[in-house]
Amino acid sequence: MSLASGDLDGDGLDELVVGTPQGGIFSPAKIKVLGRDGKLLAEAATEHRGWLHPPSLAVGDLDGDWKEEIIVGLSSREEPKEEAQEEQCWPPGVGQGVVKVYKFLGGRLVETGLRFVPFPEQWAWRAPNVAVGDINGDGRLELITAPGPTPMAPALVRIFGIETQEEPSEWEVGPLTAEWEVKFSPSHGAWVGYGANVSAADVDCDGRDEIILGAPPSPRAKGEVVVLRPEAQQEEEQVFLAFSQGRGVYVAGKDLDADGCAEMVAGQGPGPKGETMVRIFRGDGSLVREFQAGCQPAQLGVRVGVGAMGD
Ligand SMILES: [Ca+2]
Ligand SMILES: [Ca+2]
Ligand SMILES: [Ca+2]
Ligand SMILES: [Ca+2]
Repeated sequence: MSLASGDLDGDGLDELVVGTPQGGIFSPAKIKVLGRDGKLLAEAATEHRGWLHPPSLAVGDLDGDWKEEIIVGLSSREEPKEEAQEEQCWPPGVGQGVVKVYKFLGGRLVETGLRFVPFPEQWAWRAPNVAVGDINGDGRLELITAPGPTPMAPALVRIFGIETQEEPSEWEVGPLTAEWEVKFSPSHGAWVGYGANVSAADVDCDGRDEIILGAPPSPRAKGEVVVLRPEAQQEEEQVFLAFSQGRGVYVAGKDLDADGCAEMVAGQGPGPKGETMVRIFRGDGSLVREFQAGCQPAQLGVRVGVGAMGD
């Protein structure tokens, strides 16, 4: 299950967005919107199939109407172009990772026109991880994406503009504005793979969001977090170890103490011991606090999200 929260209807309180893996092998995954009392407000079936990995979610106001949209990373049924298939043996019946945007309109989840494959030339058939942030400080959100946990996918981050001038049904992805390939250091072996977890927040209080990357759920990953500063004059990349054990780090960022600077929230990825540690870091990588999420071991790790659900 994946989670995100945001004010989808503009009433000042966050709704909860849940992405569920499919109910059975042949039924597609669903996106659900829940009120803060837990009541189901809307749901939509997606084309996503891949029952071990839920669709990935991000929430942000893309068109400036004070209502937040839902950005979803899905594994589709769309096959890659033949050139890409020839080079790398593509699993049969599996489609490419796509990104879509939904609006919560009149109590329903409505697809906008925005749907694209962010990594057409990579071997990336699982749901891409998605985030939104104002990377260049122009007041508009950019879409940030990295491949999902496909074994051969690199930790490649791409930033796209989003064209929202037309009606939502005409929205489309803008140009690729920047990309980086990050090298997570392997704990053993030379290849980490499995893409990267991604978030964005302004961790150094300069009015522009940084990109926060968590190590992917690879058996070879260390528990690293990488902060990218696309607009920085110097020191573009900062790396710190969120957890001593590897197996990936889920990341989120939000200003939790209202000092104008976002903190980073790191949840431990899936591990054999079912660790459920959550750690909160300042922008310089210093630890603010840590706690165990729940009392049950969680084989699939702790996906983290932050929001304002009201009282
Ligand atoms: Ca709301
Ligand atoms: Ca909006
Ligand atoms: Ca921007
Ligand atoms: Ca910043």
